[in-house]
Amino acid sequence: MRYRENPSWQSVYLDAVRDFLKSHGIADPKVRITLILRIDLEGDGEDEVLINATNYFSRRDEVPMHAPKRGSYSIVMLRRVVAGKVQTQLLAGELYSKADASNAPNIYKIPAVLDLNGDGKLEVIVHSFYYEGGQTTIYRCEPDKIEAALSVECGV
Ligand SMILES: [Ca+2]
Ligand SMILES: [Ca+2]
Repeated sequence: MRYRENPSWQSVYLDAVRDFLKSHGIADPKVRITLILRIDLEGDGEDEVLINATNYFSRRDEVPMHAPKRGSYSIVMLRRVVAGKVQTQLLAGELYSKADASNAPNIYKIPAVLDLNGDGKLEVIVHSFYYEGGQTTIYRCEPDKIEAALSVECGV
């Protein structure tokens, strides 16, 4: 594994998550970052940053069965330099600018970042799960886009 975890959650990442949530209709975000990975995804010598943030206003790692509260979210973001500018993109996730009584929310996590197809570029594996099942998706991060390469669902 070539990545290293950075335990000091720097304010720049908190700000990035806050700005993202604000721009998606959450006026007063309660930012809770669960993981930051600094990693060079394509091997060009420049680190990308994966940010995982989840807050369902429940105990850590607990998925509410239904009805996410207003302002809750679970997201995986990719922060990287594109054409000399820092960009923050949503890789996977969901967020609720208002309470949603009809929805069973998912928690998103990054279990691994691996070169699965041996092309020298790393794929990001994202696991999402709700109260009775889950899904694993593999994302390829190209310079100009992010695409889901493979997705596997599983019930519990
Ligand atoms: Ca890179
Ligand atoms: Ca690869």
